[in-house]
Amino acid sequence: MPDNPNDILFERARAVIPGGVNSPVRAFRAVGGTPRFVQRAQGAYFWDAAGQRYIDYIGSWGPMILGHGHPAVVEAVQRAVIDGFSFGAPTEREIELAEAILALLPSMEMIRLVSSGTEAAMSALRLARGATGRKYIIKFEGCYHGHADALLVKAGSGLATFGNPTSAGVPPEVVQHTLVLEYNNLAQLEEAFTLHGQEIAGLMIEAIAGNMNFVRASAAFAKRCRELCTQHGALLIFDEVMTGFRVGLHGAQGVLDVRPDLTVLGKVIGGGMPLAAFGGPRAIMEQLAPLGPVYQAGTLSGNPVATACGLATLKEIAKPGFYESLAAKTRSLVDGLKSAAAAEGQPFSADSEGGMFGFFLLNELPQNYATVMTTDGASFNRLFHGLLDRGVYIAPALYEAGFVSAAHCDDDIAATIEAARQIFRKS
Ligand code: HOZ
Repeated sequence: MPDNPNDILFERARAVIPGGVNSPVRAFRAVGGTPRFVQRAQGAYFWDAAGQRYIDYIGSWGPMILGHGHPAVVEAVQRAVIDGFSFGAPTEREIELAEAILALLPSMEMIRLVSSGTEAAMSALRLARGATGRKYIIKFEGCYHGHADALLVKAGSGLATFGNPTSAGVPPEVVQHTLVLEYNNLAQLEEAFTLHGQEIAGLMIEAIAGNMNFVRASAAFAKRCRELCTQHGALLIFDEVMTGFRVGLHGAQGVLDVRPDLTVLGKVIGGGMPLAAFGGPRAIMEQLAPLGPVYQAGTLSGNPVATACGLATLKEIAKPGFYESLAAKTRSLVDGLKSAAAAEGQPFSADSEGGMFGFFLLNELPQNYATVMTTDGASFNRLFHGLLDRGVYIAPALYEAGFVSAAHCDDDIAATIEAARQIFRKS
């Protein structure tokens, strides 16, 4: 009989929930051991069922950019809850959130709110096909766009962890129009458009990929994606579920200075509540029901509590200097880890943008999924568990990006670097 509360909860969970978790990567299958069951969180920390505190570099996989329990957000949510949880009818707050997002992402003229990143990506894909009257879609190996059937083709997140290039339950016919190309491979990109240009409805990309750890599309690659889509009448779709309002106030499209046709958002726009969105030019968005023939709907879409949480979060992050300070903090973490690794002779490379970062136990930053996959899993697992034992919580899989919040302080960063140094020294 286990006596650690996390073990006890995991055993109970496994009896009633497949794998004991409601999203696969949380199960620690890649790294081994027992998932930490979170009891509460505040600022940059959460506490597990055993009362152990962790510096949290996941932040709910990105949304908690202000840290946990930011007072202004908590207050906004509390006020919204009193007025009602869900109406299934429109509210003024949905308009406010739509206006706030559109003001910051000029590539979009209209936006539709949904409940999850998966739903947003799936809907954007349908819209691209409906608006162009074409079937083919391009995606890149290592980019993950949620678990819609047509996009579960060699996806690089939880699926990669389990070694399944595609999911059971997805008939081959459903993915036969999804072309999967290598990230940052210009020759393959050119070839795909040469072969199928007239049939491609859209190209979906994480322009800074957060589901094969942290890999940037090169400026030349992103630019060529834009040019080829324009030239062939396909829609360029930026999946900014992770990067939107995370790498900067204007997302990856701002960082790369590339204007997509459609943008998929999630995570930060809900501030930790189930809220996501997709948007683009008016002429395309008006193809959606009830105006156009592309169907899309949702009972909880634009939920009043989620929109209150998202709006309060956006208000904070739009304050002057927010991203400068977040980016500097994230850079100091990445630089400190690099120095610690160099001092201990540990192969290491790392990168960051805004409040998102990634590191690899490799000498050079990878440019694609195949190179990410050359990371030695056992070394990553040693680092993961070493950090966990020292109260630092990073993603339990080497394919995931990390996230710093405004609540992380210099001491948290210094403690994290010191913990990593100790582990590198031992290795
Ligand atoms: N899709 C996330 C990994 N990139 C995992 C989400 C979760 O487990 O909450």
